[in-house]
Amino acid sequence: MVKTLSRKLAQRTHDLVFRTVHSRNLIYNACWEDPRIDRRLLELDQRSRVVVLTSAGCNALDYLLDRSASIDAVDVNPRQNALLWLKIALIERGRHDDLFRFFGDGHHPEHRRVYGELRHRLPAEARRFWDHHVDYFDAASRQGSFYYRGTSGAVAWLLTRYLLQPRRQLKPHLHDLIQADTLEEQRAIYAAMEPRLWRRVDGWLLNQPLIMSMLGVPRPQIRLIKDEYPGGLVGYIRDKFKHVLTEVLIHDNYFWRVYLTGSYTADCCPNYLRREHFDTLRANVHRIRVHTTTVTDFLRRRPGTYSHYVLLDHQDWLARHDPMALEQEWRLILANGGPGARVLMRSASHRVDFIPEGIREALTFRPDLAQTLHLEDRVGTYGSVNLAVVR
Ligand SMILES: C[S@+](CC[C@H](N)C(=O)[O-])C[C@H]1O[C@@H](n2cnc3c(N)ncnc32)[C@H](O)[C@@H]1O
Repeated sequence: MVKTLSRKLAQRTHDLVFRTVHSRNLIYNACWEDPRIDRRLLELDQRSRVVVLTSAGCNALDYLLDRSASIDAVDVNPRQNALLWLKIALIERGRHDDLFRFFGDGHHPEHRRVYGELRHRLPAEARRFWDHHVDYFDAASRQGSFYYRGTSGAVAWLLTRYLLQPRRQLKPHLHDLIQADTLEEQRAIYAAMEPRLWRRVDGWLLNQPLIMSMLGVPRPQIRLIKDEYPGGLVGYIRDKFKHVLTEVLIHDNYFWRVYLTGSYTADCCPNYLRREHFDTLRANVHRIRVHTTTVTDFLRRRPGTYSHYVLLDHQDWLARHDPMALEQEWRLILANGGPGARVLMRSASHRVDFIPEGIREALTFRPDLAQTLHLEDRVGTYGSVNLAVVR
């Protein structure tokens, strides 16, 4: 009885911490889902009408490279949309070097001046955020990079400082690792660093609700992993970390590089930052529309026939907390989808078992396509990538 009560109290506290963190902060400073996989699964073209959760906006911009007819980026957190707006404004302004300094280097020596020049391009909601936070791009700040800002960036900053303490002697290994050209080299380096990587206190750290909330991982997702994965949360993180560092080539793995080093390079960065894509992005960026609301509310207000839905992993969040909201969202996706519409979602679980009854029958899942590509995913921290096609 006492045990059950204290578990319930711990759960409530965790949910409260998560809600508080998410209602006040920018959480994600970079999308942590691999658009190279997405684009192969989505098969976008000039007729595509995409609905995607914004997160940090990197992937909405990536999908523009297929010249999709429209991209509706939707997020309940206005700070996430403010981030996408800033990227759009920098692209519209037409200076690739400034875009790359802000979002490639993670800082700009004249961030205030550039911001002053493009501020008028932003909607009021985005201005309200950046007027107070443009110093995220100040190289002279303690963090020195935008990629150590926002709550997930703050955790990345703390964890990298912690891992790179001189007594751990990990720094030279990590340096060699991000320079490695082959999987053989990566495996040898990883084997040398593994004993120094995981200590007892690390497990304790990773189990802290505040750390997980700041990383944007809600309790339902943690529960899913704890219930399903033999080694629990810490085992899951260790195994995923090992997989991505030893089985996926690191030299273009910009997802991990940015948190280890605080910046991207010209050769190891998201597509939206590559010089060769800049003109295409600039010519097509008007096709992105940004909405601060839930997916359900967006579909109610802007009904239409959308051909692609990229739901990231947010249905893990709804599945345990709010199954009714999950069902409503699916009903609207079907009503605004039409035969052949593709729905892409990731999950912490190895299988998606949360699709409501009456909805699953309207979908054909394509594990044949998704499972092979999942193994090449450069993020490597999800249990599964899932593609469903509306019948
Ligand atoms: C679920 S995704 C997780 C992050 C993602 N895996 C990534 O790496 O980019 C997070 C984004 O979805 C947003 N979000 C969660 N539920 C939502 C909903 N029902 N409608 C719109 N946005 C939602 C959050 O505000 C957050 O910015």
